[in-house]
Amino acid sequence: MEIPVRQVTDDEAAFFIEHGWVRLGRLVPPDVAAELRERAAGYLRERSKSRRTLVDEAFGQSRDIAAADELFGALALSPAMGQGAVRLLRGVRAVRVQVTNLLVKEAGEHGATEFHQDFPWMPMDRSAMLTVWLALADVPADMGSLRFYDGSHRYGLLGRSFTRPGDDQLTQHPWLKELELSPPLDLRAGDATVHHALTVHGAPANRRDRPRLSFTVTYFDADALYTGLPYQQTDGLGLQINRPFEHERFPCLRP
Ligand SMILES: O=C(O)CCC(=O)C(=O)O
Repeated sequence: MEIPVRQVTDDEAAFFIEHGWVRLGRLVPPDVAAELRERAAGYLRERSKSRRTLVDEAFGQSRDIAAADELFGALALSPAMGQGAVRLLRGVRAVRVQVTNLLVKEAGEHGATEFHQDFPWMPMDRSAMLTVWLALADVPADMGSLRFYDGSHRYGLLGRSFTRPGDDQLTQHPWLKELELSPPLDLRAGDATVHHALTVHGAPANRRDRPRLSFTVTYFDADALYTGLPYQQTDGLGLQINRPFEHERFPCLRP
């Protein structure tokens, strides 16, 4: 099964490298987004709502969706997605999939996504990592499309968020407000944003009356070595410290 994914342009790659995020309009055609959306709705109905972590208060998740569903699997493993990730992460030879996820932000049920970095949790020895966030239905800005602190990927590890109330990045690092905040983005189904794992990002609550639905896939440098840092996803997989993530859970995409 092949999913039509368009190539990342030179301008988009340059924008990402400078700003730490980029918008990719019409990454997949709207009819493909519609098919993905229909499948997503089913999986999200089945998701467990029992855990109430600080993340659960911001959005619901159905993790590893690409392993469960062939269409999401084909998208995450599509050569164009791999090529795009390699170009945006400048200097990497190939990427591996770290995780795929379906996200839902329900109006009324979920709050804002506090500003955070993704990388501080990760057991990789280098930070070349990004997430493609694909809108499965139209996501006008007031439904909770992501916002990014421009250039924040240049400031290294800023610490973990979602460990306790009040540990969002703006509270920990008020100087971040001196950086420009990306504009509110109105996304159409099939549009995506991409952010670096060091880019500080968040999203407002969903102010519309229908759920915000998106699919994410996170790619990282295929040459990254496992550090052994405790992490729920990797604990117990038998990964070797100081060796690459050679495991079926982290499929490798070479351009
Ligand atoms: O969708 C959201 O509100 C947050 C998603 C996010 O932080 C991520 O994909 O890294």
